[in-house]
Amino acid sequence: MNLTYEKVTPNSKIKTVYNTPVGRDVIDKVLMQMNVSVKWLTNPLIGNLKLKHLKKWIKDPDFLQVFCDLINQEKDVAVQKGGTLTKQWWKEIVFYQIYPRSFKDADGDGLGDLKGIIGKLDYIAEMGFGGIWLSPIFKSPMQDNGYDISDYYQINPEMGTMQDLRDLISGCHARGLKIILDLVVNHTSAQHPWFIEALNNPNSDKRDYYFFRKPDDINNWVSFFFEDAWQIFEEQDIAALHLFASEQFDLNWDNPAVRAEVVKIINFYAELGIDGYRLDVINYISKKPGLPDGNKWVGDLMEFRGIENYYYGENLHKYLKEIHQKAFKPNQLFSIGETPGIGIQMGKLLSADYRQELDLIFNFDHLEIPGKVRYDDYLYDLNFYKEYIMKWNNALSNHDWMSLFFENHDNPRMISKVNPNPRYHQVLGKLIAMLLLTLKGTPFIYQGQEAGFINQTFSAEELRDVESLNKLKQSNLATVLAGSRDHARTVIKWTEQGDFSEGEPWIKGQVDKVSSIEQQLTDADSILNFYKNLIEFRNQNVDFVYAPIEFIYPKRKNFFGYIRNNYYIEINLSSDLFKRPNLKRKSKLLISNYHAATVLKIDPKQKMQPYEANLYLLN
Ligand code: ISL
Repeated sequence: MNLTYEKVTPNSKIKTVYNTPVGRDVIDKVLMQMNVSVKWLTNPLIGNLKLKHLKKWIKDPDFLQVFCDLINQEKDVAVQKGGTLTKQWWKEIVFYQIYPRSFKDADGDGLGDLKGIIGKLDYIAEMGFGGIWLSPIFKSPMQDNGYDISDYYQINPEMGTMQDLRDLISGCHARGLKIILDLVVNHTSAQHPWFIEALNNPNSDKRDYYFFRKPDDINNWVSFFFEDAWQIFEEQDIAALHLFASEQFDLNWDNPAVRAEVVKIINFYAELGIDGYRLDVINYISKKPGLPDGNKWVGDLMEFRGIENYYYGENLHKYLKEIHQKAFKPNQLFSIGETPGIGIQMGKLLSADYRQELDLIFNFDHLEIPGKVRYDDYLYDLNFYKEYIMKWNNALSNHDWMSLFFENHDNPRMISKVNPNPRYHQVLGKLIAMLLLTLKGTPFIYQGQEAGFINQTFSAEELRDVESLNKLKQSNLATVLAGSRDHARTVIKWTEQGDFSEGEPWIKGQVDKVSSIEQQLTDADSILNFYKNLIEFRNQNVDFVYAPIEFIYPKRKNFFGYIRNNYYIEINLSSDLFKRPNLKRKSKLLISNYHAATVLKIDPKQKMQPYEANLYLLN
């Protein structure tokens, strides 16, 4: 099913390189980061240039070789068109992501827990969600809120017990909800017994579970949390690699014993009855042998030095296939990989159905507009999301499927990113719902998003996230607040009094002016009920889920229109009035963020209001 292609060298033409999967994704990413249009490449003058001619602009002597090696390492090309679309439960449901620490506290210690979640399962099911993804709940010193695991087989005491997890799983299944857990196996906490043993006993077999080097033999990589990627242990005269927090050490997947441990973990919770996993930073598991220095030019451009040596490593496919065969497939588990930096073509190679690696990926290219990073303070232009969606839909075959999301526990709230003006809060919150629930793919809604939660303000003392606190050491509070992950981690405002916990919450709650979930449940016009209606619409129209998508007036700026089966969606992506394109087909308005559904027809001559979003039935 796969094609292979010619090896690229510095003598290859740019257009040839652009036709390889990794070449295409890397060039797209670099151009996006530099805020240069891809159209630049369709200019024959540029396309016919040889790679080596880039030396004029990219003055780094090693870059070309690094680039060619990365491209040549991928031997396969993904199927581009056609194929048979298979139906799967995970394509049909709407997922709800829960960040347990901030969701609901049942025992009054100010920290969310499993019993708290169990108490809210009725709410989740009544909203129409079909499954939940839980961020980590395992034993952890919580330096990175559970993404630093110290025992994979124990529930973090602050979250509850193994029996609570069993009750949660059966509580989900009793309501027809699927449940997936977070599998964090790129790294463990420094407090994991494997690491403690590895650090203190050079002869232990655990030594090869991690990456250790002599302190004078470390490379130049930096961590994602703005530190050096190596922690030096003076007493033991050794350094250990951590791509994330200083106490989160990377596991060495080249060691078969590590992969066997991972299979054991996956199987353990499969036996408990879970339906799948979200796999944390799973594309980072295969590091380049010898851990060479990161290229400086790539490092400066991407902000993280070293990344080309592990974000799409040479054994990535092999390791994913192995855990698929040994654990995911036999247990019929769903898998969605968190894959930062992965573009469309690489994403297809990781998740196409015939590849037997992952079922889906989270791609992040749409979260920031070209040239911006998360800590930049700017307004997100929804036209960029439209371009992104069109590009993905054009590139996907029937073997591929995409995830749809704007929010998770690592990103600020989307309403605040697009337009924080309170005037647009309601309509924008609903527009976001319209996009995620009517485009083609599986929607993931993050807790609080269904109620239109927005960014909070934090003083330096109020910040909790390790990444934000590290960032604060090198920049000012305003910069940190532009991108802080804490915006997503504010505790859920269940009632107007809060009602997250009887104790003092570990972090601030949602801003006063956004109404609580309880309040919104009683208001037919709330963002929350808009989500509920749209989810119900989606749940009752499974053929809508699988229907092809046809874009209408794709070149019209500020307008996003598409037809799926006999439904038409029209959206004004801006806060300006917009001259409504006339579809010239009879239609009936079903769901709108401006008009009551009793207004069955909208005058085609009427201008679209700021952020207006409508769903029509075509006859
Ligand atoms: O937030 C990010 C992009 O929006 C990244 O910097 C993020 O750290 C990266 O996507 C990895 O995230 C995952 O692994 C981290 C953990 O801190 C995050 O919460 C998790 O989602 C390390 O386990």
